[in-house]
Amino acid sequence: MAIKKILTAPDPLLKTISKPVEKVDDEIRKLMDDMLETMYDAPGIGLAAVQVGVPLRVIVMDISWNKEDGIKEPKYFVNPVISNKSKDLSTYEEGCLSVPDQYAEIERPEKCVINYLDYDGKEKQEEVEGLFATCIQHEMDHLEGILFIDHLSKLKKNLIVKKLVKSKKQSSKERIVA
Ligand code: GNR
Ligand code: NI
Repeated sequence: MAIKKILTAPDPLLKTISKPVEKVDDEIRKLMDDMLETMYDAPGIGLAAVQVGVPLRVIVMDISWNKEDGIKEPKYFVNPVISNKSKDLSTYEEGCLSVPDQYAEIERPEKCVINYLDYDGKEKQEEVEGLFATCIQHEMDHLEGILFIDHLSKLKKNLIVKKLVKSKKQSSKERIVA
């Protein structure tokens, strides 16, 4: 397994629409293993392949691993499709590994159904809610080239993007000095 570099906004690759996976083979499983290790290291609760520079419809998630029991519950989603979004909405303070140190409240459907292929390429269907539903919708946005800041007003979004550009410039200067 290997930890990969996570791309950050405004990297243009984050805006690409990811392509469906043709077959869940060992190469895809290796990608999922690397993504999971990268996600735990970051640390985060979800990661889409495009965030590590691979524009394929692959997501890894583990919303449980911060809990005291320390038991990890990794989940893998290939070619996920969302349906039956509830009319009821819920609001979470979202963050994103590709939008470092920035957080904002985002409203999304409280519940939804997802169809996907699992780690073994088996078809699965699940009804999800709460943080799980929020996170999978955040990850599925990545597959369409959408970031959580795209759900904010232009003003708020521009402010965040400016901050990101500034801190990227600053850290590249620090690398030259060091
Ligand atoms: O680690 C993450 N936390 C998070 C919190 C609230 C809503 C969504 C997320 S996903 C994020 C990791 C990430 O950027 N995934 O794409
Ligand atoms: Ni994200």
